[in-house]
Order: sequence, then C-alpha cells, then structure tokens
Amino acid sequence: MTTSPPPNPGFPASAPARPRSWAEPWKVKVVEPIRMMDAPARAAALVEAGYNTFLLRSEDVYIDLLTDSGTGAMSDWQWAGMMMGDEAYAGSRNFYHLEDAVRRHYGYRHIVPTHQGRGAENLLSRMLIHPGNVVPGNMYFTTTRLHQELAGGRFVDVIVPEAHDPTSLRPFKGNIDLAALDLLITNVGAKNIPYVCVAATVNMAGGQPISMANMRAVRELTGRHGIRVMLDATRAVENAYFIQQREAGFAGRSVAQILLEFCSYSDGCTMSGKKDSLVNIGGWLALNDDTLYEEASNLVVVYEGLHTYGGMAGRDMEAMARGIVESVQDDHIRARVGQVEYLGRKLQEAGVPIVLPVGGHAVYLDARAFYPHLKQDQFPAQRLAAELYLDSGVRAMERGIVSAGRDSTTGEHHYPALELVRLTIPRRVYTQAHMDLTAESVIAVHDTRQATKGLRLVHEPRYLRFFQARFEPLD
Ligand code: PLI
Repeated sequence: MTTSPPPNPGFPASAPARPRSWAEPWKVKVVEPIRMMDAPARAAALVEAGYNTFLLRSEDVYIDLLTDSGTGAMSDWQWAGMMMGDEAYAGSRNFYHLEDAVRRHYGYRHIVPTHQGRGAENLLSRMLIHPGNVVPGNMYFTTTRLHQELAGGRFVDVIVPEAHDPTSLRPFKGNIDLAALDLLITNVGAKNIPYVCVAATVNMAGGQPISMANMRAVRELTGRHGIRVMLDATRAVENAYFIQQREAGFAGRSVAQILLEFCSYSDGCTMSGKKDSLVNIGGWLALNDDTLYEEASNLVVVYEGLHTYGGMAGRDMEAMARGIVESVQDDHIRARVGQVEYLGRKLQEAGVPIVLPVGGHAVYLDARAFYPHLKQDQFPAQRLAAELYLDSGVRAMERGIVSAGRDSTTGEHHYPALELVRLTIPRRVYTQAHMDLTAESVIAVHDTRQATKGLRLVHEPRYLRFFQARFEPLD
C-alpha cells in the first residue's frame, strides 16, 4: 500500500492577522441526486414509519442526518484501493495494510477485523466479562452496554456530572469522574471489574471529549488495581482534535501524535471504522496482550470470520487502511468538526436549545428545553425528530428515553437526564447550504413548539428498541 494519501499543502504556517475562512480540503468529483418530497408525501411516509426515523426509506429523506456511521464519502485514493482488494480467504494483503495502519496511528500491537464495531464489542465482552461483573464507563452506548449485559455484566456510569447538563460549558464533559470510579472499585472490588470502558468523544453525552489528563489519570488509578482500560476508539480522532484545540500544552502537536499518546493509556480498543475511519462498513478489535489476542483470534472465527478478514472483504479492509491514514490529517479533522460547529453556531444564535459545547460529530437538540410541556414518557425527542422530518425531509435521530431502553432487571424505562435529538453530520458529504437549510428547518419547528404534543409507544422490540419501535401521535 502507498502509505500516505496524496500530499496536501495544508494551511499557512503563520496565522494571518485577520481571521480568514477555511474550506474543506477536497472538491466534489461524483454527486448523488437527492430530492425533497412534498409535505403530504412526507406526512404519509412518517405514519408508514411509525414516527420512527429509522423506519423511513432513505429515498424519502432529503438531508440524512440520522447518523455519521457508514455514511461518509470515500476519497478517490480509497476507491482506488478498493480495486486492489485481495479476496483470498486467508492472509489477504489488505489485512496487513490495515494492521500496519492501526499499529502506526493507534499504536496497538494486535488487530482482529470485525464486520463493524458491535462485532468487536461482542468478542471483547465474551472474553472478559463474567456473570456478576461490573463494567464502569463514561456514559453508556446502546450496543456496547447490551453486549456487556448479554455477557452477564452490569454497566455503571462514572462520567462527570456536568455531562448530564446540556448548558455546562466545560471543555471535557466526557471525562471520567475519578472519585466515583475509585469509590466503585472500593465497593465492588477490583476483581469484579474486568475493565473500564472509556469512550473517546461520548456519543450519548453530545459528542463530548475526554481530556488527555483524565485519560492518564484513569490509567494511573486502574493500574494501581490491576484493572484493564479498554477504549471505544470509534471517534478517537475527533477526541484528539478537541485535545489539540482545548487542552493546555497540545496546541503545537498534530492530531496524529495526540491520538497515539491517547491510545497508549489503554490496553486495547473496540472500533467502528464506519465513523472516524471514513468507510461504509468495517471495524476491529485491537489488543496489546498476546494471550488475549490469541483468544480473540480464535473467537472471531466463530462469530465473524477468519482472523485475517473477520467479516470484511479485502477491498473494504484496504479502504479502511487508507481511511485511517486520511482521518488523522489535521486539515481533514478541522474541516470535519468545523462543519459541525458551523451548524451548532447557527442554531445557538437563533436561540434553539442545543447541547453545549457543540460536539465532534453532531449537534444535539435539547428536547426537554424544546418541549418543556411534554413528560419524558411522552417521548419528546422522538416527536421532535418526527417534526423535523415533516417540516423539511431532514432526518435526525432520537437519543433520549427510547434509546436508553429498559432496565434489564426491573423492566422499567431508563429515564436518562439527557433527552436529545441528534443532527449527525456524515463526513465529506453535505455542503454549507445543506447546513443552512437544516438550521432554518430546526428554527421553524422551534417557532411552533408550543402546539406540539407527544407520542405513544405502540410496538416495542426486545433488543435496542429505538431501531424498530413504532409510535402514534397523542394529538
Ligand atoms: O455501528 P457499529 O456496530 O459499527 O458501532 C457501534 C458503536 C460503538 N460505539 C460507539 C461510540 C458508536 O457510536 C457506535 C455506533 N454508533 C452509531 C451507529 C451511531 O449512529 O452513533
């Protein structure tokens, strides 16, 4: 594999005296038509989808901000790599390219490819979690917690309290509350904690980062007790960018350097390559421990495929290897997060309640503040996502009570402090005009918020209900 993307001259070394606009470090080569259906057609599509944006047909969506997962645009260099796919069952050269890219940019010794992030979560949970174990983490993520629970573990949230406050302006709201973690270790005993699960930029908290200082401190604390640290590296590049921008001492270091140091405080990671790594499918589990790797490379054969492809085609591994190289370029990540910040700023200026500071991959609308007259079990965020689709065909995602699911022991709804709608920006896909239109639509929905009623849940699947649940309006 060519080991680097085509050269990019980057930005001038010396900052100009007056602030200047930046623009994306790419130009468009291929386009995909999209269309906005008329209002009656959108209303019919929403009823058909049971008021769940996951159940809409993509062709009925105008601007798709459901997720940044697998929805990014690949570069010509990645597409060229797809043609170099070595589809051998065993020992594909593309696996070794991927292994090399992970070692170089994330620093882990061993890698096991998986079909996507949850495949890696399944392997890790099965290997390390025993019934009755406790897994601390900085806020739950849906698939991660489910795999921990299916393995017999119990997730305990040890994120800092400000993560639950959409108005707090603290720069690292993804941090682990070290005192809470320490207390938990004392209470349940280190031997009952297989690892601490640290997410880099915390999705459910609004894409909030964790600082390098906090990561080091977590390493130090767990090291004293012999507890492993496992990173969810899905958006660790975005996290590294925030460290560069916000944490003292990192302004002069590249995102690539910061990422390497950040990962060095963990023993391995699960990864959904569909986000940071700029591909449509793929993931991996990385481990430093030889014995654990031995076990993982055996277990992957059961659930994914041989340890040198693990559920991925050779061409997809090549695209991901190249995507990793592209993803750590400073100008790429600045434009990526910059676009999210642009949308956030527009909404903030219009007085729309959003989670602050704006996160790395999405702008999160605060549905509680949007609809203070609705109770949480009337699903305000679910309704808000539906209203946005009705207004303009923009598709967003609920990240509130529906996503939180039910307590696996009591069967009651989890009632998360945050009741959010996520406007998730795919990488290298939409323009500034798409962001402007989205902002205008959110503002229009905000203007009519008082008249909006909630929803009733009419169908609830057993696992990860937010994907397939159906609702009816209360009005
Ligand atoms: O969708 P997967 O299986 O490739 O990855 C699962 C996963 C793990 N961790 C985190 C932080 C995620 O955000 C994640 C998937 N996220 C999705 C699908 C999302 O829309 O945010």
